[in-house]
Amino acid sequence: QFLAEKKCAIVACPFSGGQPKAGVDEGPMHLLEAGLVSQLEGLGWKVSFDGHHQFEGISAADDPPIGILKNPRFVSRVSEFVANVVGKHIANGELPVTLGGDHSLAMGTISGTLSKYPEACVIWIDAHTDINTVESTESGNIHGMPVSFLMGLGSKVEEFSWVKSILKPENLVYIGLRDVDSGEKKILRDNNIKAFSMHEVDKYGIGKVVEMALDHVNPDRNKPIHLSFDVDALDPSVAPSTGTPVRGGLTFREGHYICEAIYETGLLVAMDLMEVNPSLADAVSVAQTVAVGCSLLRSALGETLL
Ligand code: 4U7
Ligand code: MN
Ligand code: MN
Ligand code: MN
Repeated sequence: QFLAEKKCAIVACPFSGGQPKAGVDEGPMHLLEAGLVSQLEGLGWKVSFDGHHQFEGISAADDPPIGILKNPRFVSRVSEFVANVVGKHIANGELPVTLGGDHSLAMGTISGTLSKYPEACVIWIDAHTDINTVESTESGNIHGMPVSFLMGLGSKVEEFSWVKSILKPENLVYIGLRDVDSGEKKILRDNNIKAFSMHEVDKYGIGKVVEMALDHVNPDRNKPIHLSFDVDALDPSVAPSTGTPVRGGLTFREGHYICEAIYETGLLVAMDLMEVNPSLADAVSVAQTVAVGCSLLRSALGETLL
């Protein structure tokens, strides 16, 4: 509906500045080396891949905390760059597939999507809500905060003034939650944000949950969808190589079902796959996590079981 042709663009973002663990910047390289481009081509997509973005140049070597926020300039400038790249691909008629890297990058990817489609809805698949504000964050890790910046919650930080903060609470829905900070729970309540935790997945089943999520953000099934998928939404037995694993997550099939159902809407305009960290866990677990990441992307881009 929004894409004239099956054209996608891989936006590879080797970035780890939004959190403290090294290695998440190697996620994109592993996903590509596993054959992602040819896998997507096999589904009939024209895939453009313009290389791994190099962020060292943007890196502020001298980047002291602003308040409690860690690496604020680095995170801000990389996300601003990614916002422009994603925005250009969308303007170019391509579906940007951003490979993280940590989830602070979604500040950029979603800004890019909203620059073209201000009314796009965001479906955020994660164990976490990533909606801490400058006031509520206890870690100061910005990968736990992108949603608050996108919505303009909390007090403003000059460094992030490029973020337009036009994401409306009614255009966001979460699935997979199970590790939400108490400050974040209050933010969800105060802003009336729809969220399906693992409790709801257990209670209703994933089919009903996805339907209810779409009914909330996209009742007439006519708005563009940005899918932001944090691999830690999956259970650690399915996706072990990630920085903040939480037990009790989505099964392999539940994760894939979400991607398949969103593809079926025909409304997907951008996707993120974030937080794959190939330096955490043993080689078998890394290969498993990378394979699951590729397979989620294939499902979101139309791979079917029959
Ligand atoms: B991820 C956390 F405190 N909420 O703010 C925080 F529990 O992108 C975790 O979803 C954030 O992996 C996790 O640091 C960010 C913490
Ligand atoms: Mn997470
Ligand atoms: Mn996340
Ligand atoms: Mn994580």
